[in-house]
Amino acid sequence: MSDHRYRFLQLALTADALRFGQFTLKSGRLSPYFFNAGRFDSGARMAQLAACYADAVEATGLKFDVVFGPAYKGIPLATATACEFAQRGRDLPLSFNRKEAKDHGEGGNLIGADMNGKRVLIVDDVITAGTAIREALTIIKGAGGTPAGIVVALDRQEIASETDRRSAAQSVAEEAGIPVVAVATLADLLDFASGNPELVGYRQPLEDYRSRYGSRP
Ligand code: OMP
Repeated sequence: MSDHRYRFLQLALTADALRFGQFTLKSGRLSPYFFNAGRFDSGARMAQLAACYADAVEATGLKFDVVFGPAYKGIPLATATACEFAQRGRDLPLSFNRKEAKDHGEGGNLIGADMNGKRVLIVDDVITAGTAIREALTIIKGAGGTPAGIVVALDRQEIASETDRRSAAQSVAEEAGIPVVAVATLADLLDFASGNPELVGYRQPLEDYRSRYGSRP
């Protein structure tokens, strides 16, 4: 497992961002695990997470001009990742949206750098059925930007629907013609759980869940 994957999973466990039990997802699925990016709730944790995102993106060689964070959880993630790129010598424009349109002051739904005519990298927390990512793609296109790639901390590698055995990440990538990069995937989590005595007991429920909702490899 590459270094950033391992660092991310270890960090997520330490921060309690990765939990095991019974969780109802946005899709209505009942999951034996949940990733809560809101637990990266200190400057140091966020900085370490951002380094994992930046490593994952740099490993792909993806070209982009702007970093975009979809409201709400994508906003601090994209901001921290842009700060990390700046630390590495690449100061990139940063943009994000608000969910409620503002009808006074500067107005509108978009904040930060102009995306018009730019190649945009979306930074978000997790992809399950792909709904949140598809919304972000629509926002970017509406602002005249060109989506260049998506990076999430965790790709749960789940089917988007019963009729399409591709993962949501695969179908979004194919439809939009851009890469969906994950710092780590469910497969990485299963590997990680095998080597961690505290997590070994969670492997079977994770495997069962993958048999029910997992995409084809
Ligand atoms: P999709 O829109 O179905 O891809 O689900 C992604 C969203 O679900 C995330 O942006 C979160 O709001 C939420 N989520 C998590 O935060 N962590 C998980 O482990 C799973 C989900 C989820 O509900 O699927």
